[in-house]
Amino acid sequence: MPGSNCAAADKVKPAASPAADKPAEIAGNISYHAQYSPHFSPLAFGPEEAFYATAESVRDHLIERWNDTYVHFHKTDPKQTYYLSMEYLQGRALTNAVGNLGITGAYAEAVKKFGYELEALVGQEKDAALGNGGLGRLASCFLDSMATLNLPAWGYGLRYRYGLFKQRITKEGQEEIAEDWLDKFSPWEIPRHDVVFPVRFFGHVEILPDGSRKWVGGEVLKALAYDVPIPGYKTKNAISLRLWEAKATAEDFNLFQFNDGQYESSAQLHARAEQICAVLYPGDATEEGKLLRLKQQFFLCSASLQDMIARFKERKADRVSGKWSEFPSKVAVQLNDTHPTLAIPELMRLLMDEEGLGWDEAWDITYRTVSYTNHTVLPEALEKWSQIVMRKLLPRHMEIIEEIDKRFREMVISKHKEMEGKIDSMKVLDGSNPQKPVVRMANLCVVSSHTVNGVAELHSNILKQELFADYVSIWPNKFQNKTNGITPRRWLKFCNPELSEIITKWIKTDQWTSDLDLLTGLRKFADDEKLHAEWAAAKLACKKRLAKHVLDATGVTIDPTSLFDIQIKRIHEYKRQLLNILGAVYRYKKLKEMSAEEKQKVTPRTVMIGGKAFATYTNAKRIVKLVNDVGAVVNNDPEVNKYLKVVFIPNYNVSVAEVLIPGSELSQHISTAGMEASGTIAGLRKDRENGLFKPDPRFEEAKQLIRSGAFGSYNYEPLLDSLEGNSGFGRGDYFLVGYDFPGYIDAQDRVDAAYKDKKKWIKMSILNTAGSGKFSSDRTIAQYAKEIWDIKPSPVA
Ligand code: T68
Repeated sequence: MPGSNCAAADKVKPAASPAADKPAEIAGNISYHAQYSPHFSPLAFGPEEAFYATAESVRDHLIERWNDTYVHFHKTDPKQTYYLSMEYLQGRALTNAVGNLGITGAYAEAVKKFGYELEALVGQEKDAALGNGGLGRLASCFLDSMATLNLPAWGYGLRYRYGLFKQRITKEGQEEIAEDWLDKFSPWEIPRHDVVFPVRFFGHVEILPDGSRKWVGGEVLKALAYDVPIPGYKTKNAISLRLWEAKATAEDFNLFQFNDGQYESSAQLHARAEQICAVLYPGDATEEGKLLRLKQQFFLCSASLQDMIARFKERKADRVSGKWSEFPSKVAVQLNDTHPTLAIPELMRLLMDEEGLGWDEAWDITYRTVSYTNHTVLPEALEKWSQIVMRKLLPRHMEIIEEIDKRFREMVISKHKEMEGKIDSMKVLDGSNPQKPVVRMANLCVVSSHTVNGVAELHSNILKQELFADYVSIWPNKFQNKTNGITPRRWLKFCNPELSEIITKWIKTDQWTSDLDLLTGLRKFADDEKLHAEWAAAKLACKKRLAKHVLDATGVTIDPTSLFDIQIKRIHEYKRQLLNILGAVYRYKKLKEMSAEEKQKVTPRTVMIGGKAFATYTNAKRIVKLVNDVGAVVNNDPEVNKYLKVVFIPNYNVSVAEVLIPGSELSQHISTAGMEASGTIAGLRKDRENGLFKPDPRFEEAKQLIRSGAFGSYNYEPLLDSLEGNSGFGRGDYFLVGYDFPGYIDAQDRVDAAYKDKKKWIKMSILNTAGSGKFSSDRTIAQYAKEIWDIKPSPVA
């Protein structure tokens, strides 16, 4: 192999099978992949080629475990959970894979033989960004925990051709660019040409002579499976994330039309198939957009359920002819939000129309199989689908939903007479607007699931006391809480090796990586000066890494000894990046008014805000622009820029988060109360409407400075307007930025004071870490397994 590093590569003898722990043999296997799984010219072995060959070598280990796990589950036939999610925010996989497999050191050594550092190759990988934000990242953390806990559990999702868009910051603000994560290929996915299911759209319902119903006609696409092996940490188990791709068949290709020069119409179904998995979240402002989104949801549900049923049958020969009552003791389906709700009518349809079961038996099985997670009480996020669109796209499912609705109403009247007055808000179908009758997906989920859960204690209480309160009187035991968590492997051990080593050293075990409660062991050292010194050094190292990222990504130099204040999440008015940036504007103004002497006492701070705005969400995009404009002025103002920098971090994604989070000292979670997972605020809004709200002068000052043109001539009036007036959604300060502004500024003053007392600050940091054990997704998933799914660990021997 001539070209860069070719001499080194040529010296390594190719080896077809990987040996996990011997760097020389690993190098041989990498070399083998470079030559025999060729995707590139043999003339070069640059960092990119080296990344792909290394990833394919790691994949060999994954495939071994993944095959063993499949065979093991097949033989032992445990109850298995299927997590249905329209989103998975996986990020990069290489560091995580070698880390979970325990072969990081060996691979780092191996790639050195080709003249590479493993970290440099890791940077070649594109993020798999098949999700928007918290909900998608949660699904990915859950997969890691399921595998680590040896649970028989799988994820199902869609293989979007383009993930979440790439964000570029220009003078105009945010620009979206299609994220082509499959541009070359993904080394982590295995196309499964043996796993293909038909998925129908449109058509009509036929009544057969025996009275049964059948959905026929319309268009039929194929769902082809791509499996992404998910390795557990320190276990032989590797589970699967099965992503579906839509395909049309050769029969759908009209050769006659093509030969006649009608190229576009000859491949119409192929084009429509391609649309289904083209993008993660198609804009749904148009009717076409809405229809496409519904198609995506059904595509995921139908393919996944057919697959589950096929596996249920595959595992025991006698299931071919039935034993359906066993299904709920072998299969659990978790709906990640309402996006996969169509799994409910689809399971009913498959059981009744394809397997010949009656309504009651099919309903009993469906109810005992499905459970639903709610992620938000925000009214606009509670999905409602047009009954007209639903009937057109999925005529048989609309019939089934109507029947579910009818039976639910009858049940309430016959068994819960006292709730009769509440039926209108509880029922599944809402025809109150005859022009636009809708299906309420959350209601369908609650009525059809054996368990409904919220994702934080407070949030789950709101569900029980407000959003779903009426259902609680019918089903008092249906509602649960499962507090979210994150995987400590990716989010501590792998992304923050400095801190991880210190933790292991002080608590004298590295077992915290799979038992995060062990972090409480840090508590007794919270005042130890030696630990303080090490803790501070680790943080500084992470902050320097982050400062380098900021310089590379934005050209702005930031001071690693300043307080790193970070807000990273999707840009949304309810998440209130606007409160943050107005706070920074106010801070800037005060700095400008200070004497040189006064400034000496200020705690230098670097405010970093990162996140993507949905492409059609104008006010969110204005916020991105404002943060950038404020940064451009503040960072170039020699009078203040030693004390304040404001940086917009472009293209926030999982791999950027892996640099930001370890370097963060103050993490801002300032969503309007009641909209993320906290208390209620209806009373405050009433005050505004009645003109009883008096804005704090500091709030007025901050807005005035923006209006004065201090940050450029862009028209921020619509954005500032949204914070004023007295009523209306998006106006009248619906998200209560003005109400919280004074309290927010005061809290930031307390932060400045606390940061000055280094000893106290580090102690707080140690104690926070020591108390974070509960927020491991291992704990979350263990609770789902026990309290909702009733599944048990099944480790490969
Ligand atoms: C988030 N929701 C919640 N939704 O906002 C957050 N995608 O409070 C919670 O911690 C997190 O879920 C995990 O439970 C989302 O991230 C979405 O991304 C979304 C919403 C609608 C459609 C698609």
